[in-house]
Amino acid sequence: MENYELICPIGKGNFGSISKIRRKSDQKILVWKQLDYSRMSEKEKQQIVSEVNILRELKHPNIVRYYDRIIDKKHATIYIIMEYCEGGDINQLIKQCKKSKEFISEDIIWKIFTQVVLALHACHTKKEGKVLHRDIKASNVFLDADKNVKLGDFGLSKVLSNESNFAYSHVGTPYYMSPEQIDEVRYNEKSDIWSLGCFLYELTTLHPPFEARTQLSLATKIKSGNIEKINQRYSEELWRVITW
Ligand code: GGY
Repeated sequence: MENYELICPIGKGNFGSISKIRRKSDQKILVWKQLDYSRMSEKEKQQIVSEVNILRELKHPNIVRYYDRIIDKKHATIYIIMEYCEGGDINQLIKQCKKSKEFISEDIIWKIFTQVVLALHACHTKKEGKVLHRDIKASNVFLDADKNVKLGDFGLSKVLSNESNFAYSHVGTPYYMSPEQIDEVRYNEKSDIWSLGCFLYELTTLHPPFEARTQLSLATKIKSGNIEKINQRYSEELWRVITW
């Protein structure tokens, strides 16, 4: 920890906070995710170990780059050090567009989409075992200073061993949850692709494809698969990819 200098807090996650930091050796700007594990169950702690192990193996230009982790036993805190994404997350971008009543231009949508596809492809084709992200959503996609797209938050991700092709546990963002997750059946990489489609839809309409007040009516809508057509400013190709 003495190798880093705290610059300022950026935001809060489920268990801790994110801060901008400076690495003293070369002045490089990074961030750390600070997680207080004192009140976590064994299962939650195991999930963090798993997140760190997955992140350190994923070296891809479109995945938030992991640098290091520090365990401060005295304060029951773990720091996960990663690259700084100056542009923030895509959910913020969507909110800004909504507020100013602007659409995201189609070429930007394709740029974001293709880079998330590259990130997911890297996860899904990993030799040592496929990595399923399981929480693809606008707030987990970040932009660096050069507007490169970076997939982040592998807190819910899972590695499939080479023998098994499916994960059974049921997690994810309700809005982007796939029909097979609703039925609590096997989760595979196609469920990430479903979420990716929902994300692509949200980039065009600035709202999720399926919305409801209760989980049950959300589930019914998702299973119907019916979605409202996107604005005609966008191409047929974009619509075709969403409906795939
Ligand atoms: C919990 C946190 C997500 C959002 C939070 F940062 F707001 F708390 O997790 C991650 C954060 C990052 C990450 C975020 C950022 C941000 C930059 C800005 C822009 N303003 C400061 C102008 C807003 S957020 C920068 N670099 C980052 N690495 C990445 C991954 C995660 C994650 N959960 O894995």
